[in-house]
Parts: sequence; C-alpha cells; structure tokens
Amino acid sequence: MTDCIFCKIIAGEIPGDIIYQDDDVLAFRDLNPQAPTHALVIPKKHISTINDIQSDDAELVGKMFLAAQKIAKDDGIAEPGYRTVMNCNSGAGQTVFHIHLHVLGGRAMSWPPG
Ligand code: DGP
Repeated sequence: MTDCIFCKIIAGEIPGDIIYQDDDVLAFRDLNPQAPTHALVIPKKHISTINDIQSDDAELVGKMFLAAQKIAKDDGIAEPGYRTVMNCNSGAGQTVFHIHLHVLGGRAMSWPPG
C-alpha cells in the first residue's frame, strides 16, 4: 500500500529501529514507547485490520506471535511477563491501519486496559 507508513518501513523508505525480520514478518521499536520494551510486530503483507484477516493468513498471524515470543526472550521479559495487544479499528485505538502486534513489557501492567 503506497500510503501506509508500515509498508514504507518494510520497503526501507522510512527508517525503523528493526529488531527482527524474516520472510513474512518485521518487528521494530515503537516510536512512542509505553513501556521499557514496546515493539510492534507486523506482517510484510498489508492487512488493514483484524477484520481483514483471512483463513489463509492463519499461519502468518501465528508467526507474528512467534516473533513476539522471540523479542520477549531477547529483551529478558519472557519470564517476568509481557503483554501483546492488537487494536482493531478506531474505537479500540487503532491509528495505523496495517495490523500490528504491540509487545509491551519491562514494567508492571494493570488490568483492565483503558
Ligand atoms: P495503534 O494505536 O494500535 O494503531 O498503534 C500504532 C503505533 O504505531 C503507536 O504506538 C505509534 C506507532 N507508530 C506510528 N508511526 C510510527 C512510525 O513511523 N515508526 C514507529 N516506529 N512507530 C510508529
């Protein structure tokens, strides 16, 4: 997608603090971190929202969680604990319409989220 900021990070057209990538997914540090670890895991394929995920994408979405798990291990937050969040549509706070899994950790988390 030409006007998608995350597609531009995938293409290398705008910089990103990339911490993991493979053929299918890319992960980078969030520009506006909400915790000591705040990474975003995205599919290299453009999918706008959770509502647009198709059955064929099931493995891809699973790979996003495997990347999140690796980031958590690498950042030393796997055992203390971390949170993954994917917002869907503006009512839930989605501002970038290319699905992304937030990986947050390194501080205590409260529940429910706001
Ligand atoms: P959400 O509100 O769930 O759509 O989260 C979007 C996140 O994306 C938000 O935490 C800030 C982050 N973000 C937006 N633009 C950029 C960018 O250009 N680079 C990086 N690294 N993060 C961005």
